[in-house]
Amino acid sequence: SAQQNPAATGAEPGTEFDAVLVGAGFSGLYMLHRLRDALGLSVRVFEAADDVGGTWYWNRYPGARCDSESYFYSFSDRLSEDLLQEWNWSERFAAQPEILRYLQHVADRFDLRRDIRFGTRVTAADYDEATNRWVISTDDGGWVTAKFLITAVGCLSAVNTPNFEGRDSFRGEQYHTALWPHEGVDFTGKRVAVIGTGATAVQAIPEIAEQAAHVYVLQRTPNYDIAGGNGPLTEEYVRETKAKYKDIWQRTRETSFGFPYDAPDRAALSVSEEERQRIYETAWAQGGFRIGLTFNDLLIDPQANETASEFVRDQIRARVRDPEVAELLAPKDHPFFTKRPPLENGYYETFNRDNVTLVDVRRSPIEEITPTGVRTRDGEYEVDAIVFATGFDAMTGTLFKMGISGRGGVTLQEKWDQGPRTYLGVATHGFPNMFMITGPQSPSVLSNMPVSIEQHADWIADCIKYMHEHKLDKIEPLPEAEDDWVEHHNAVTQATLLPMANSWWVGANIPGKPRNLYPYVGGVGNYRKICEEVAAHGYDGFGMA
Ligand code: FAD
Ligand code: N01
Repeated sequence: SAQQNPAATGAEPGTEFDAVLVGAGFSGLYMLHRLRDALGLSVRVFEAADDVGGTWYWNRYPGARCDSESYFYSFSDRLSEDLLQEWNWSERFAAQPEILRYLQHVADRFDLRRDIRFGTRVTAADYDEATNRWVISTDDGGWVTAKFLITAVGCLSAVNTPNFEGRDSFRGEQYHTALWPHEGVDFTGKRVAVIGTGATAVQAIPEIAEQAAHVYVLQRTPNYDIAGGNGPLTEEYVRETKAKYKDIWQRTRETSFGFPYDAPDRAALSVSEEERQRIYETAWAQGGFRIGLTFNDLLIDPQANETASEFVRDQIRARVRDPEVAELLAPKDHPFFTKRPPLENGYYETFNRDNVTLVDVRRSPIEEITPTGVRTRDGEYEVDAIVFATGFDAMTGTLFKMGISGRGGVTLQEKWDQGPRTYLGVATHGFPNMFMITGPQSPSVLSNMPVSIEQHADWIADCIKYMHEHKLDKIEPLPEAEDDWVEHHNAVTQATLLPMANSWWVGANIPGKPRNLYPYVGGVGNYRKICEEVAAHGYDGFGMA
């Protein structure tokens, strides 16, 4: 109730906080706990949704689940060793309702809700140089001030719905997977068009196909979908995991992608073809992202990569009955893992069903949405419902929408009009006392995200503590340090194959978005060392006053 929750009361114009956080997903919850309970700061969190959860609040489409394994898609021992021991995940890859329940449990257990203002969107955040304070305005007409502005807004939270001509004229139902109705959708007896074949679509399509009269899958670019291998967890697995939980978390912090898997030390072409095939098959059978960690040159050497690409194509050919459909589903336009490979559980078999049709909208693009369906260059598909599984304006979309302006009224969008410029992906020159959790040019989406989220939040909390101890009020990256980080980021990117694919990782899914690699590919472990070194040298590269 409003009485128990001071954050839920009135518009409170002008109240001052030590820190304002935006977002109450994994990032906002953990950051709030660190700042309030460890440092004793006054904190206000604003969250547009009516509850905690972020990604797991919004993405309620059928089949939504994580593809980091449940037992390390959670908070680590940094939050609570007791919680780690007490919480039991039911499946290897937990479904959305279970992850949401987990985050709700965290909010209740650590009494976080009392500082979160739900149903309230931040519409502007302006830095006032005279007072060295951020002025944060919300869509209920309220405003507050804070010394620190910390964005916990998520990398995948600005929904992308392509602006197809005639979209408003459609007389059936339209859904975006990331804005799914809470009460669910019943597709029984309906003809459905699903636009998109990314990680979301690959989870949703098999479930929709079970219900619907007919599903048209409108594919522009096929993906290399990896065997998910979801299923219940054995007691033995749970016991063993919990017994060595501390070590598992420590490993996640040291590896390149935040997973506790062994890093490969061999090159793909250094072994015989038979040996390579055996290694791929073993990793494939294990399920999940292990196939990406079979050889150390898959993201660097095109020839090495081609061996993995062809392995995945063969898996597709073996499972899809119609050879023409199989070829259409097998990617040839980009190397394996240069776009985020979805995990699949029965996706390919779905195309063996009579009520599923694969439509190639690369060859014959979508021209318009009509009152009764979707028209491509070659024909019209009459449907009762359209599902947009068209993803997000990732990494920068949500930050820009928040209306952030720094020193001199320069907006973040203006400053980044050629692409992000940050120092360590956590701060940017011209925006003093602003920190971004999993900002662009940090490992973020190229990692098991809870690991990267905790690392950023811990680093930010330590930095604020340091400032307090040294009686400092202001921190901001130096322009040279920022230039060096951007240069380093670009150099690391260019050493990989990632720029070769038109993925959301490089902004290619949004017309007009500057083409850069948005996340940092230098590795979670290496990145952590760099950040620790910066802190150990009195926040080297930052100006403080
Ligand atoms: P989010 O969970 O996105 O939360 C941000 C919150 O900020 C949202 O609730 C939003 O409403 C709020 N917000 C944004 N702007 C404003 C504003 N202006 N005012 C007020 N509130 C605002 N990552 C993995 O590592 N493993 C996985 O298996 C995995 N699965 C995923 C599955 C799906 C379907 C999606 C979409 C993403 C997945 N991710 C996964 C990435 C996932 O986003 C992160 O793991 C994690 O949930 C991000 O947490 P967050 O708190 O940083 O951001
Ligand atoms: O979005 P996407 P997503 N005309 O951008 C197509 C995380 N995630 O929601 O590839 C026609 O990947 C687009 O086609 P193309 C994960 O990090 C995780 O699926 O651009 N088609 C593509 O097929 C993931 O990467 C999990 O040619 C258009 C699709 O829409 C990220 O979220 C689950 C189009 C969008 O795919 C985003 O995934 C789900 C157009 N105009 C999500 N515009 C798990 O962990 C776009 N498309 C399990």
